[in-house]
Amino acid sequence: MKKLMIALVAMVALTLGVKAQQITDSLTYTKDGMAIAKIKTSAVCEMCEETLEKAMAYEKGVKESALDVNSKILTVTFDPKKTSLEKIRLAITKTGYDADGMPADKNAYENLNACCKKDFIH
Ligand SMILES: [Cu+2]
Repeated sequence: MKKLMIALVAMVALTLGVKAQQITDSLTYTKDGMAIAKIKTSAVCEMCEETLEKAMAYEKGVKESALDVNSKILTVTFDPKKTSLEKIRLAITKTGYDADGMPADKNAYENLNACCKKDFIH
């Protein structure tokens, strides 16, 4: 009986652990079924904001996006039936910026304006 309890507690702990991990990747949803993702980027200035928001405007399934330059968080509202968080992150890396854990595409990064590179000393 005691063993069963231990197994049960371990299982609950495991489930909670998995849940906690998912939160970092979590999306919120609007009433009409749109998903909202908050993606950490390597953007540094208003020009990055324009570049990223423009790239998102052309991205399939994306309804709107807004970058907060201070926190570098890009908030993207998208249709989960047409695209996914992974695809959006990929599009961000192809624009030249890091997206959460994904590193920026090298060539795209090289093509960024000098002031938009994360290594640039401001
Ligand atoms: Cu910039």
